[in-house]
Amino acid sequence: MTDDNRIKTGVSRRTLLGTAALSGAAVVGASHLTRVQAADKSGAQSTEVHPGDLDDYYAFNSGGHSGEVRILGLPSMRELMRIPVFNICSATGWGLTNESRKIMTEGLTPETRKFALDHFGGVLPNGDAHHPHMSFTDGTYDGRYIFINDKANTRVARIRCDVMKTDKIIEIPNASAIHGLRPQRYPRTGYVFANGEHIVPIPNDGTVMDDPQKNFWAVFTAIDGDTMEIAWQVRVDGNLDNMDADYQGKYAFSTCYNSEKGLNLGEMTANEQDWAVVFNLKRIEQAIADGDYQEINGVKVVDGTHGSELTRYIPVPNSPHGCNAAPDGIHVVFNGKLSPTVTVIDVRKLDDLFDGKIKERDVVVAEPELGLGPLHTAFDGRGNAYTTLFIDSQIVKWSLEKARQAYAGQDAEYIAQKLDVHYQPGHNHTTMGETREADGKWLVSLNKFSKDRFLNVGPLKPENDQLIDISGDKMKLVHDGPSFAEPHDMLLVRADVVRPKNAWDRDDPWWDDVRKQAEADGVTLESAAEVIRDGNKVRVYMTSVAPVFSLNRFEVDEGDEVTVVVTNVEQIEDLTHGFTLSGYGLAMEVSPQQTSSITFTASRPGVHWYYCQWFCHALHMEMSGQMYVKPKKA
Ligand code: CUK
Ligand code: CUA
Repeated sequence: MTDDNRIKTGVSRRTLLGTAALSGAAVVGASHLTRVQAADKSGAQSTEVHPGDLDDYYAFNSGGHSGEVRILGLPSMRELMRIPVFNICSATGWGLTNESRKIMTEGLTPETRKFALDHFGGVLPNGDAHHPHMSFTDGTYDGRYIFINDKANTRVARIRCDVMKTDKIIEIPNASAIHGLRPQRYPRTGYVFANGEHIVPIPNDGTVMDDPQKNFWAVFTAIDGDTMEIAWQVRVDGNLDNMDADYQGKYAFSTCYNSEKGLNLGEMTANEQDWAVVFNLKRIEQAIADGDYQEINGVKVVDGTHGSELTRYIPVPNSPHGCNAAPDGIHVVFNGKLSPTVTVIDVRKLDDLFDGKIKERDVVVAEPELGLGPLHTAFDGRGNAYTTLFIDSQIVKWSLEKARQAYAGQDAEYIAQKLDVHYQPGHNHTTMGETREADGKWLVSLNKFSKDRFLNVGPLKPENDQLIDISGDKMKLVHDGPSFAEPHDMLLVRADVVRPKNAWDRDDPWWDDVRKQAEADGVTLESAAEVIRDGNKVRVYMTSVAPVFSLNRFEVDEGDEVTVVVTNVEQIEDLTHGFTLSGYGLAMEVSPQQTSSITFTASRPGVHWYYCQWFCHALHMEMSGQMYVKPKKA
């Protein structure tokens, strides 16, 4: 964050009851401190971040079935913020404000939009967020966006990193449950790839529902990360689990645990081998350009099933799960799950595979046996890989080069260390580890069970995110971090890459709809204190400045459709206000320089107080007003 991102001290504001001093809000200007890293007595890197010091890394943690994304600081593991995405948020009004509801509904298919309207008043109430990944430029993070999947309702969302808000959510047609997700690394994002996990009939409208072998499919989707429109889909055999993209911009990879096209556990785990699918991006783009596709539900779908020139199916033991490209740009690791092995391919061999010069298994260059339940692998940029062993409750550190040597028949000990974690790890992630700038400092193990590690909080226990120092020869466990349901994956980004603003820009497109309406109403949002009646629609415009709304009172008639628009004109950092209307189930966040709006029917006659719910001033309790709803005449 630089000083030019910071807003200037609002001199005029300070005259009002000495606002800045009373509210306790810091006036902008202090330069950021850099944490001096010290090693502790054991030689491990220090996790201590002193009061007022800043962390070295942002951690973007998936919230799993809480539907959100959380921001932590590393190495302190302090939770800094939550970003509502697929969930509804009482604090910020995500899912309640007009701005968020538009984002949550406009990208749905017409069928889902109708379903959500009929059953939930418009907004789907839940999500299952697994895989947060940042946009890339030239193989490393560029700080623009974070993308995340929703397994529950088959969606993909984009988060703007300048304001840390979700700005797009789209539903993926022809798929069931988006699971694996990765942005294109090179030359840039570009595509965001998304795996459909469950096999379903395409289209899935009830016309065909039998014979899965013949009629059920999974699709691999490429989304344009700039427009969040779907570029194309590839229909494949089997299902799709996790995925990754290469460092060359040529190939993408997905694991498949259900090559059997089974519908129950026994069927799905019948085969000793499943596969990893390799997608040839140039050939797929060519097929689309040649018109060699079917349009289904408005999306261009190409055929990537066995025998297609667009894909290759590499046999991998057994029900593989994680799929991880190494920062060397050469190796991709498929994690065996039911096999104690991981399968490593060399991407330099893929051109020959697609040209028919070699066979599928010829691209495999290592298959080290690591332990029980390998799920995901992370990298340190020094040639080492770190694989989670779910059943063994361990992280195993191993050497890619030595695993290759062992596979070639040489005598090579590829396992460097096994470290116990607590307990049952799913994903792990290293600092900058999925970029060509992998720095090998820290690893976080996202453990599914915490059992006895924390005070008992009842039958539902927290997960345990453990911080591990990987900077030396030996991994060292240095911190336990309890977390609520359920981190699947974590993104560890060097702090200087992420540059959020301290206030919204007044010309932000976020409130474009409101801006247009205000112009038509002849209202200036930044100085508004107006009630505009338009038939039975009433628009209430006000500003917020600690500790007052510009409208202390407004009147409407019972049955009116009321839109409240609040513009926070504070110039001071961290002076967020809110608007909560008692008895109407409504609340919204209004951050510095932001405009937020909310619409409801004034169905309850009487006097209803509204108040600012974000503690903002010594007179925060007094920051309130009244809506008078005059009863309908009988
Ligand atoms: S999945 Cu959760 S532990 Cu959804 Cu990435 Cu492997
Ligand atoms: Cu404004 Cu509390």
